[in-house]
Amino acid sequence: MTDDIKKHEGITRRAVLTGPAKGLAVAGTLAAFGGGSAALLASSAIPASASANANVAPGDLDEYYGIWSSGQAGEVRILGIPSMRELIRIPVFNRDSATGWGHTNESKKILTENMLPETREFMAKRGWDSYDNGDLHHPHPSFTNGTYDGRYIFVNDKANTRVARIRVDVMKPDKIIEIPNATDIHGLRPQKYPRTGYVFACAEHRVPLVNDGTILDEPEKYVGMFTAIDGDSMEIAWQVIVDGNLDNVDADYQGKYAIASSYNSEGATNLAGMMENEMDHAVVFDIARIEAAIAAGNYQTLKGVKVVDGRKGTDLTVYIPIPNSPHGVNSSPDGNYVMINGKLSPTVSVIQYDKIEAVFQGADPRSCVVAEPELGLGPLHTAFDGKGNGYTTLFLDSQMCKWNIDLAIRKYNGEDVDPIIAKTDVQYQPGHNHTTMGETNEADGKWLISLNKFSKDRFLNVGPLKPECDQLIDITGKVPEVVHDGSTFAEPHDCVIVHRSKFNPLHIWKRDDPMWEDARIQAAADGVDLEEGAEEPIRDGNKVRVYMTSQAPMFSLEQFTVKQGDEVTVYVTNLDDVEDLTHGFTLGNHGIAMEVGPQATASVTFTADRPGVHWYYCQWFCHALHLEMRGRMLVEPA
Ligand code: K7E
Ligand code: CUA
Repeated sequence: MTDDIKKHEGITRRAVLTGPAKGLAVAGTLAAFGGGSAALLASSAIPASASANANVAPGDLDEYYGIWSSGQAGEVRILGIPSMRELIRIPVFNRDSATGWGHTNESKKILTENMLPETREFMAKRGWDSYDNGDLHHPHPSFTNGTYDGRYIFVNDKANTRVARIRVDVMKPDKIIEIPNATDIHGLRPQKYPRTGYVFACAEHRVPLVNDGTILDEPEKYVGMFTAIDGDSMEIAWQVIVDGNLDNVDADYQGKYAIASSYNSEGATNLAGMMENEMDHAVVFDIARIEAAIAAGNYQTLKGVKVVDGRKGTDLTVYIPIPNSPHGVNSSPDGNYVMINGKLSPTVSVIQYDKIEAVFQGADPRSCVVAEPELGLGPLHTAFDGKGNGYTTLFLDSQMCKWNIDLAIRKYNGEDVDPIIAKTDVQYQPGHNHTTMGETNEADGKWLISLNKFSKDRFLNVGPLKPECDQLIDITGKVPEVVHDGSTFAEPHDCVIVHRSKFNPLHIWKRDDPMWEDARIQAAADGVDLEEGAEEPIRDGNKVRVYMTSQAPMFSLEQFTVKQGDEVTVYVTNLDDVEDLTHGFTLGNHGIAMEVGPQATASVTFTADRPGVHWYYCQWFCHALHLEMRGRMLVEPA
């Protein structure tokens, strides 16, 4: 395996790190494909001064929840930090065989109820319920007064233009909405102050404003779109038409602005065209000015949404010139600055929030830029330790650059100082990074995660498709130190790290949970108590409803009989109220499986079109007699 890599790339970074003499000899080779070899050797030679303990003994609990996205896998994963143990997965835009997400009536309702009419039509023509893929990049919890409040986690779907909300109390989604007048939601951040409030979402791709085929190959008529969602109702509050392609976004700590990176100021549709201009932009959205424009009636209504014009030259936005195709947008925890990461430029542009109002009043747009340190190749995202330092991922250099914000400002003002404190090698090609509580005003500077896009030689070879490599970095000392490699499946773009005191999930479900409101209503109409079940199926034409309960190790119904062609709904209520006593309901050869957590009700609807005997069984291990927890569905031939 190592030989393979050597053959393909000449030399690995691991070889350099494990053999100093050999490393020096090959430094030149390395520079040819990685860059920054001198700094690399220097930083790896410095002994670790940090001493935070990443070891979490069996039975001990982690100090932090890590909320991981999963990119094209479409789910969210919760990790324990610093152990890096994966604790649970939360299916959102994907389908899940263990929990029945996408199959149960409860999850289907969440996946479909806020679909746009044209998407519903598209699904109906294909006999689909909803999309079964998603591209989930950015998970961000809700805020109150600049820190996490433990209510929700908001996430985007770039693939199918959606935003979802996950309830922290049960760690399941409760709303999934499709964003109209926009294409491919990528950047997503909640309002930090006074609370969430708005959830800001960027459309990555430009399309005609009414994308119905009237305008096709006329890119000059395409627009970008910025969306503010009401995080409480999950309705669209307003949208803003913009120039260029929006990428990432962040909110300030004052409740005044949202700011998004914007590339392709050229308005091109291909790579060469998009990279032509030296400068692109950071677009600042003034929330109060936008709300006032809407209150004054200065908007158009498109697909039921109030849309204002925020293109260059309007008074709702300012466009701050930023070198070449900026990417990540990160506000510092002191609330003073926002970093725009250069991507194709080796710089990070530091914008001072309280200099933005002057730009709205006509000052030079660049006057709010107070530093622009050159950090290395491919800066994508910046994280913070709450002690005045930034940590920027250098994608091309495969490094994490620790730098001091004040020194960067002083250097920009002409002083002869170097803002770079250390460069730490990461393996390999980092995208996002994140520090403990780092996107809140309670950043504590303990741990940093580097989410690396490639793992190459870091793990046992598992074939051509490799895991990614999420590295845990101790940042308590002067020089950040990699202390753990964590393998992950496709593709955690982003994560946030939340102190465990901020989240307080339930241990078992509450019986009055809104998740199965429809089941409650139907049971009441049928005169059935969900906690008792019904001894016989309830027939209503060819619709048949089967109510059963589960209590380890039995279902209340050992069998039930339906007719071929019946549309059957099975409701299972788990009467067990013991922590971790989850049951399941899998119906053989019908593609049906669902999780039924302690005190929960879950339901699934299917057509019984296979005459004969079909066993259902519990697929979540619940008892010594778990294997015996089963029953029969008898389907009489038509
Ligand atoms: Cu940088 Cu989608 Cu947040 Cu990936 S984005 S890295
Ligand atoms: Cu109930 Cu396994």
